[in-house]
Amino acid sequence: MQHVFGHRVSTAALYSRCRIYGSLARDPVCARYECRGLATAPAAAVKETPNLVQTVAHLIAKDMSDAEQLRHVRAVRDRLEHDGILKISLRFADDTSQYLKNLVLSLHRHHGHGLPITHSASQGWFWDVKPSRSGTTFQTQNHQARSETMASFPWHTDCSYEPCPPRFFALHVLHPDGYGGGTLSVMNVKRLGQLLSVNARDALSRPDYRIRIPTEFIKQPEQRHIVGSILAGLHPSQSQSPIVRFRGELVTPLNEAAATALAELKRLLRELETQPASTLHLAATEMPRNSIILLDNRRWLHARDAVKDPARHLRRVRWDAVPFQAC
Ligand SMILES: O=C(O)CCC(=O)C(=O)O
Ligand SMILES: [Fe+2]
Repeated sequence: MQHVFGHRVSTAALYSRCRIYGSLARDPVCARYECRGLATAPAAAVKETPNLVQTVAHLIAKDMSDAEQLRHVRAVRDRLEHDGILKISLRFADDTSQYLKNLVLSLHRHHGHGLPITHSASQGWFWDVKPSRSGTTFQTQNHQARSETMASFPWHTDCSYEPCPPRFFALHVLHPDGYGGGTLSVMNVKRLGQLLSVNARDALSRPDYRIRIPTEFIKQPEQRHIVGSILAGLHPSQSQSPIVRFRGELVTPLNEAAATALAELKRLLRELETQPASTLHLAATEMPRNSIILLDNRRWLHARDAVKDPARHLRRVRWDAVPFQAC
């Protein structure tokens, strides 16, 4: 089957659209990009195809200065607004994530994105997603965060337990998993929203869920959870995507309708994770060293399978924290 996909180019960047063939199972070997380097068609000439396979736009940053080039920054903003997902390949090593820092600053200066949330006084904007060795210190006081383990992460929204979860986050690959583990999967929640029954959508939109704050992120000892909804209306873009926050193990429904709706949501997640129209599996080959994935945290859920390589290392930044509600 022939799929048409868009290509764009800016002076600062080689900008292509990549198609990812999703696997039927979460098998990283079966997922691969088909990327083309150069723009060949003006955006207007690009035909939209039925959303059989989810796509990811791909931007190249040729050097550090791109993070401050207006066209480059605008291209990032546009893709985040439109698709809520973008891959950037750095054509240079950047072990201190200076490019990402400058990019987020430029999104703030030129496009009104809120600045990053600080993870802790010592960590500042960046957080190292890296298995911590026993005996080493954790990035928060005393408690090991899930991102500091080699364990798998089921589907989740980052900071789902915050009254103001960040709109965006990015992961910069410094050392991919060399042993085939640590595959990051991403799920566009648009289809999820369409498949939910009216009753479930209604229940998930009510503040009938207790969301526990993980121990390592408790800021005030007396506040160990928040109460809120899982859905918050539709995203303001044309995507018609629901705004979602979810991390299964933290959520307790507070009544029967909320429980039934949550069970339906979980069942749909299991269904959709095998469907390439909703879910992509970004194995280490798709996300090599010096690549960055940026995501709209409210329109995409993400998950990762178990890490096999103790040296796997991503750096994360989350920005533009806003109240969890439709804009
Ligand atoms: O390790 C990954 O690929 C994802 C990590 C993640 O989801 C997180 O730290 O919140
Ligand atoms: Fe996450």
